[in-house]
Amino acid sequence: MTRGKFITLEGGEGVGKTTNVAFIKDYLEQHNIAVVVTREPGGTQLAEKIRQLLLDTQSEAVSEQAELLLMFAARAQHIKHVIEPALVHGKWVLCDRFTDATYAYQGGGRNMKVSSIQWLENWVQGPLKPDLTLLLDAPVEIGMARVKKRGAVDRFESEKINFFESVRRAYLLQAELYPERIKLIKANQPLADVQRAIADVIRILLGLSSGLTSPRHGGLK
Ligand code: Z5A
Repeated sequence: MTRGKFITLEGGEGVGKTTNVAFIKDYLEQHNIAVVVTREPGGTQLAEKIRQLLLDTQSEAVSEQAELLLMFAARAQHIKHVIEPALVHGKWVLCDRFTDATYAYQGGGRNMKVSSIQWLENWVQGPLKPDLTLLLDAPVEIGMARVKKRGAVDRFESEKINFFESVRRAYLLQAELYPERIKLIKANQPLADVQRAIADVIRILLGLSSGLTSPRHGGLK
């Protein structure tokens, strides 16, 4: 059986990851592809419990090392019980955040050593990497304004603006380092335009397009 493809969505707060996961799922299903939708941190019973611990604003101060290790503990469960089995059975996996988020939040936001993240990535993931990562990028204040409309904020969302600027810079650095895998989508445009840009990229992965992107959509770098 042909192995499925692994697609991840990344970006800062409120850039539209969750909204567009639903769009991509529908798009792939219209092309008769079986899709497993999941998220990080989370995706299994245990990993969702770890997510609650990580997002909880009431808990004791979380050390940076504990935060990093919990992210990878959740990821280890997720890979073993959800991601790998789906890919092996030919399903495509669509994941809301993955290891690029660790480089962005723990590396960029918390200033943790990239070499520690790389070591954990190699140890936990082995050769597993996404086939495609869509990085939705928008100025921090735009994403935060969208999220604030939702009301209560979690432990990460309570951080200061500098933290999110560092996260954004670290994401953009990841995109520069891995241009073949990470496709940058401008997220501060109307949703219909964001989704046209995403569809352009997905079509390439499906082998349905030459890879030319309409400049009108201006989404793919
Ligand atoms: N984290 C970490 O630190 N390290 C790691 O390794 C991992 C994660 C994996 C949980 O993530 C936290 O975990 C996250 C990083 C950390 N920290 N935070 N904060 P999460 O994915 O659950 O949380 P999130 O990033 O805050 O997701 P979000 O706030 O739900 O944002 P989103 O999914 O990107 O946005 P959305 O819900 O799709 O859209 C937000 C609103 O904007 C909504 O009303 C939409 O209708 C609207 N929207 C979307 N697109 C548009 C456009 N184009 N125009 C206008 N309005 C739009």
